[in-house]
Amino acid sequence: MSTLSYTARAEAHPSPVASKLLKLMDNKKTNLCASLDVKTTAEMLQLAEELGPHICLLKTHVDILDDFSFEKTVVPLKKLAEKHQFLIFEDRKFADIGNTVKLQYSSGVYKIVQWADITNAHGVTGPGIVQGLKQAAEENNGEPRGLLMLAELSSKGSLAHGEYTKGTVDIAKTDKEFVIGYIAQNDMGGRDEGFDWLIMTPGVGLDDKGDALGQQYRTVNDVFGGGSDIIIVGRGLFGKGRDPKVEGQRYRDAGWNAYLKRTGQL
Ligand code: 5BU
Repeated sequence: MSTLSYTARAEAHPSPVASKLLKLMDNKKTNLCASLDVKTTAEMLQLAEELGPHICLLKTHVDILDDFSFEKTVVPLKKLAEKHQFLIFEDRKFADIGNTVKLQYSSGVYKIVQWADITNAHGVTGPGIVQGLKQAAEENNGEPRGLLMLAELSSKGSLAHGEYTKGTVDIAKTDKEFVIGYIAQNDMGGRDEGFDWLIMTPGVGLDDKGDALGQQYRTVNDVFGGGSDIIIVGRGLFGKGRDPKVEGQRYRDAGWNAYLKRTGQL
């Protein structure tokens, strides 16, 4: 796992998106990504406003929204991202051949490439998925985009481990600039080969152990101990009547302390 500061990593990183993210993490003192799985744009924007000061990244599943529209969802969300200085990650989990994912990323109702700084993909279909998504990113408006490969999952019984995870890492190695890291539960190495991948970890909760549908939660210290750089928290922040402002501060502090300890700054 990396023991360098986020700023030091930002300065050397080949990806402009990763570099921007790492820089703003150090500036804002947060490695918290809020995962907002809600059904209406109003709820999403409200949570984005409340959590905005505490987060470096906001993760969406736009296909959950009942009322998605570019004008009413994306435009105000981008404004909040500017106001509070966070990036946007659409957790699309692409999983098809290169030509299809290129179209899914750029077209349809959501046009993800136009507004999401970061998205992610499964390795199951092979390296063409990286090439297809990268082409869509390059043909967009010139704003930098980054891809995370899904190396490991938090859910019970996940098939993404061992040889599958290794194969996904091999796919990630095919593109040093566009692939910025992983969704994973552990460090994926690569530093000896010149990669500085960001490890973003979902399945983080300080109060619950899991849910009734296979989610498994680990603590902030656990995931940082395993090599995580960014913690992804959803219901821990706003589920079960929790106050997002209070929980945002709490997870942010926990994540930041874990980072300071790891980098020898505490
Ligand atoms: P939660 O409310 O903190 O359980 O939400 C976790 C989010 O992270 C949710 O949007 C999932 O789709 C996402 N997720 C996950 O939980 N585990 C994984 O391994 C991956 C994504 Br990949």
